[in-house]
Amino acid sequence: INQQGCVVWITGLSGSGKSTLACSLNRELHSRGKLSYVLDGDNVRHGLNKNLGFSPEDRTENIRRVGEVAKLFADAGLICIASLISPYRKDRESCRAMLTDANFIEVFMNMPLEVCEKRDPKGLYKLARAGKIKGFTGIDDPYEPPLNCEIKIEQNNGICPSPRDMAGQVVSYLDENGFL
Ligand code: GGZ
Repeated sequence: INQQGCVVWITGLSGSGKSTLACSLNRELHSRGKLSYVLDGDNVRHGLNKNLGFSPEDRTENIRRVGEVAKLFADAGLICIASLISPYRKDRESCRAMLTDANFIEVFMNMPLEVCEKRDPKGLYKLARAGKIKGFTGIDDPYEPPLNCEIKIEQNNGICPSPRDMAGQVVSYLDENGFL
């Protein structure tokens, strides 16, 4: 095996396309013969983190644990793709600090709340607006955008990039920085 591990950390609002990018990127890396693995918030919360909810303390612990696991994968030489809302800047910075700085690649899904809310794949924004879910990110819980992310995914003239294009952006970065 000749692969330098790293963590691709995807942050953004619910419905911003994190899981879609994670899945598309994972597939693209596999097709290039690269070992990668996805840690998705929604997934990890069913197992490793099933004792955690969405209070600020629990979110911080969720991010910390996933950061530690991601670091283990990176140490093992894999490209670990972590996709979590990870709304608080200090928590993402702690994960960055666990790794060699160059090995933490922060990807910001810079999608307007209106777009995410319109997608509302699980109807959660609707519930949050109706007050049936309290402390929903973007509605009544904060999202702190990164100040210095490595990659930003955004709309182009009001059009969202396709999953392939989003993955392509990350693959280019990984390639240019010696991870492929
Ligand atoms: C935000 C919530 C909440 C609240 C449930 N706030 O779009 P989804 O449904 O599939 O992904 C969201 C997921 C967020 O889990 P994370 O582990 O990524 O969050 S964090 O990084 O903040 O710890 C959403 C669902 O859980 N969900 N309640 N109150 N998202």
